[in-house]
Amino acid sequence: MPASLCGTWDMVSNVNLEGYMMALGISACVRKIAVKLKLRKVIEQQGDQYIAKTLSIFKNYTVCFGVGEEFAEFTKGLDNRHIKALVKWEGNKLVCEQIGEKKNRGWAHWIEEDKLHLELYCEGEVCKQVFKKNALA
Ligand code: VL7
Repeated sequence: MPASLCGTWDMVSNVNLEGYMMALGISACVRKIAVKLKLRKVIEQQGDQYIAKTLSIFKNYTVCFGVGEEFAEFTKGLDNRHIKALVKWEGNKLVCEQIGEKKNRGWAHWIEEDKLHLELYCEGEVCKQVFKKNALA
């Protein structure tokens, strides 16, 4: 059983969000704001059902999914695309494949040294984010 992803996590590093947003076709003015954000990730779990919230002073984004169940995702407020998504455990990584207009799109979450790691993929670009647990939030 992999370490729990649940909790409130605050961003400590963010590498190549710019490249990831470029691959998604995000406008230059939104990218300029987005790269400066300190994101918070709140992950809740009930059985195999997850809620992942990405919070910031600019925008919030929430996705709900069941592990192993394909679902329709609308990336509202991000790139505003309708995609099909499927989340699975691959070893200790919670991996999401996002099928749609953009190729090789998805993300992976895992725990390493008490930190929450996230890689966001799109068309060959990889954004790497690390979050530390906020026990007070
Ligand atoms: C979603 C940034 C960049 C558009 C607004 C700035 C960002 C934050 O997909 C994500 O997380 C997964 C895994 O935890 C669960 O949904 C990351 C945010 C990353 C996306 C695109 C810039 C617009 C505001 C909500």
